[in-house]
Amino acid sequence: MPLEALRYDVTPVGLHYLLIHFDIPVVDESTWRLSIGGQVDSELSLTLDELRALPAVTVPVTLECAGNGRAQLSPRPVSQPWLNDAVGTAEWTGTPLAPLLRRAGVGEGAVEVLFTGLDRGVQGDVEHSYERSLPLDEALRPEPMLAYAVNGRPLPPQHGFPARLIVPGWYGMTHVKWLDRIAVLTEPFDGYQQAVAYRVAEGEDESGTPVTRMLPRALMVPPGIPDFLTRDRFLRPGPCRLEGRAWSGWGRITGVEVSTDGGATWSPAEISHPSSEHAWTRWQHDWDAEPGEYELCSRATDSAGNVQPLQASWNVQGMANNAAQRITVTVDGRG
Ligand SMILES: Nc1nc2c(c(=O)[nH]1)N[C@H]1C(S)=C(S)[C@@H](COP(=O)(O)O)O[C@H]1N2
Ligand SMILES: [Mo]
Repeated sequence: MPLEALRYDVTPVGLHYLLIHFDIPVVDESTWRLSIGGQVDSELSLTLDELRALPAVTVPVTLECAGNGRAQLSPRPVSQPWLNDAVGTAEWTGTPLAPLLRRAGVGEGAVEVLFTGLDRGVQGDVEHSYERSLPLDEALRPEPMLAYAVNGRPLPPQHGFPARLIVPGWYGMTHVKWLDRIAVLTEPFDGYQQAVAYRVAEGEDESGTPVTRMLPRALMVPPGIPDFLTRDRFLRPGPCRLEGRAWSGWGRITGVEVSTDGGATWSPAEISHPSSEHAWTRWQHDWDAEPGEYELCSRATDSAGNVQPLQASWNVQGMANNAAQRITVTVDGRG
């Protein structure tokens, strides 16, 4: 997502980031069925019309890739080279997952729920369908939903047509697109995208800890105008409104601070009420820009007490790097 799109409360679909491990499947909605099986009393099989006929909710949800910030790590982990732009907020419409699991009847000994996509490929030399699980208690929370529309329209192919999982608060990898089947499991899932990918480990030989909810992050709309090649920015002297968005999967945003000197000193920004518990919060701070060079930073704090660090902590896959954003600007006559 181009960072100037932080200005929109709801990200227009064409500006929302995308992360697609394999190929985008083409799905015929007239033959598509979603099965809910595994350790259940009676397996369900739903058509798209049946899914759409169930009680519907529409929720603005901020989605962020767990690899956001990766390209700022050194040495740089090999994967999507995201700077800070793998985020977006959309209004997802769908039906809550928990009532469907209850209708199927979660059986004895169930521990997790597995979500399998229709896309298939090879990663780390392992051929597999994209699939990820959720602990049973997380799957039975009221928030997770099976979404079939985004910003008021059917899902476009790239966002998971005909239906995807949305788990507000969790990093993007959890929100399985192009759903094929859901299975209640009696053993923890150990497939590639769960046991190998999406882990925070300091060394190649460690299995590390799983990536789950989004750590707090504030991002600023880059002020002024950019240089085409270097992306350095120029600003006219005078009053300048610094603005952006902040979010966390661990609670509400309780504060955003802004620095114009690379993080040496901080001022509190004004924060607004988010449009939902699961959507980003708008913030702003008025700055009187005098001629010179500045390193602008912003950092967020959430209600669980998490604060964004100034320095990144490195891990093998470059996951969950929520170090504060830094933007260098030159205040001169341009802008
Ligand atoms: N089936 C399937 N679901 C998937 C993926 C995928 O490759 N295949 N990518 C995941 C990752 S890593 C992210 S960050 C989000 C991105 O969702 P978006 O492309 O709709 O923004 O989808 C998740 N769901
Ligand atoms: Mo991701």
